[in-house]
Amino acid sequence: MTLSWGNVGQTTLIWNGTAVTPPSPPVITTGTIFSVAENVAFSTQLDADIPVTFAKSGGADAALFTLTAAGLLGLSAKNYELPTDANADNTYLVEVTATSADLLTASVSISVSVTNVTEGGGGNGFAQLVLNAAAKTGFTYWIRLL
Ligand SMILES: [Ca+2]
Ligand SMILES: [Ca+2]
Repeated sequence: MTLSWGNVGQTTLIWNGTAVTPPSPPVITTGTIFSVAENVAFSTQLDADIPVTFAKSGGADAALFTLTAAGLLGLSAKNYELPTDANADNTYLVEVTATSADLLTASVSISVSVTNVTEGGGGNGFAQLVLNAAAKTGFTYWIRLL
């Protein structure tokens, strides 16, 4: 039995005189740039070209993300007006690493941008008055229309 590598620069593994294809590192096939509206939880399923196990491996906001070994990445709902990412720019960063059965790895940096939603009054300068029909009994409302 002989086991030998090819010449320097070759990647062919010779096993008992037969070329064997060495294992390839995984490739993460899902996107890395996401956005989500504020007040909405983010979730996405990561995937690779071969079976892998996912784990967080870095990123400024890694602690805020959840990630299962099967690649389900999550981020709880965020408030655009009160960002909690490391540099407070509403872009949350995490690095994930996929590890194959051959212990080969691939890493990607993922960003999730939280986008603003106009809240509280619609932004036309007038407060919205909502009358609750059940609660108004016994009261008289005077509304001056401008
Ligand atoms: Ca950020
Ligand atoms: Ca907002």
